[in-house]
Amino acid sequence: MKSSNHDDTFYMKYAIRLASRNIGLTGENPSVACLLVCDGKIISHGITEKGGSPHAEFIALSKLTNIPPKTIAYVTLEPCSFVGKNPSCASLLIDRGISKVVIATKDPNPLVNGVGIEILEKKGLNVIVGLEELSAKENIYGFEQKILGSYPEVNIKVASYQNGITIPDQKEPWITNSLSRSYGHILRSNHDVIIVGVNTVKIDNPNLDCRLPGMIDRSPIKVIIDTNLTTPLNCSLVKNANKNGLIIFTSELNNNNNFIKFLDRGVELIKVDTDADGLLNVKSVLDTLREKGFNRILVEGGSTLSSSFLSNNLVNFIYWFKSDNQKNDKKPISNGDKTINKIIKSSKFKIKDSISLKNDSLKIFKSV
Ligand code: AOF
Ligand code: ZN
Repeated sequence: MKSSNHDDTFYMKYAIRLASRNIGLTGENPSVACLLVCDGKIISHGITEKGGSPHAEFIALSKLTNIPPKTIAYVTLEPCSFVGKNPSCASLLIDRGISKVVIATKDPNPLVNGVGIEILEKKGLNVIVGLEELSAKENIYGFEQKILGSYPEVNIKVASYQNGITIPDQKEPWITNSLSRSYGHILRSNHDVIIVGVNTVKIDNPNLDCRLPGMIDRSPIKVIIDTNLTTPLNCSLVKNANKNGLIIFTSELNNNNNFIKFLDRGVELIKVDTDADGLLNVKSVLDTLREKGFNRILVEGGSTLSSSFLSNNLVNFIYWFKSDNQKNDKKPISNGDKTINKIIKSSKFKIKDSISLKNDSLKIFKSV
């Protein structure tokens, strides 16, 4: 890496924080940020927009009629080198007279991967690559896995009592406190898709939106895993399917009388195979979601479904919200909860972060 200075690091860290804002919003595209800096002043910025267009560099450059000489561009991802749905950002930076480009990480997309850097260097720009690379890569984790042919990023949210039980006591609607639940809504906002099992739909009738003030449009696409297609037609998710989008994965399409009724209500039904235990094959589910371009998937229960993703080694991060409440300790722990507790504590995961949320705690585990 060519030498960078203290200011470069400062601006890049800021750009990475900006890029993290639009994670979960940019469709097939990664969320990228671009800062334009001249004489120690940020003169413009851009973040990849909703649905992935326009790109960050385009937005930052378009805000300025004149770009002063010596303007530096800080980008969290290598500028793209080809014309796709969007113009080539490498060419845009050159055309607008940018003299120095600081890049956090190369684009893992084989269509770009180093070509953007080459184009800039060939035109004589001063290019620095690899500044704050590890944090920048966290922002594009799911995109990178998907584009390199693996599954999208799969993260699990678990909310439990101290003893690891994830089913709320009948007298209480919630296990965790309101702060934990708000954090849970942030997770919804920064994922493309949220998945639940059909039993969760039957018991909770959730709507799975991001209900933080002003953030309803950050809600993810909803998915139900429903082996036998028994999702109630009058549940919230089906009722709002036309408006919010709903995909049901099932093995049961042939002899089901409700088939047409689901389609009439705007539900997308997708048939997948089952595994040896008769449960839907979650790898096939992820294959389909990857083909649809999704980068980040949040699994929000129940425990049988979460343990299915965990047992198949498909999970990247676990967000484990734990209340300080000891309730429910006389109830036997379900098999799903047993598996979740066992795998989280196994050598397959290591703790990445621990956050205190009043009397609850959040532990974030990363697969190793
Ligand atoms: C950038 N800046 O803000 C983003 C980039 O079909 P297109 O034209 O939208 O190109 C998609 C590719 O662009 C995507 O796969 C990824 O490699 C890159 N994303 N590049 O220069 C951006 N989001
Ligand atoms: Zn671009």
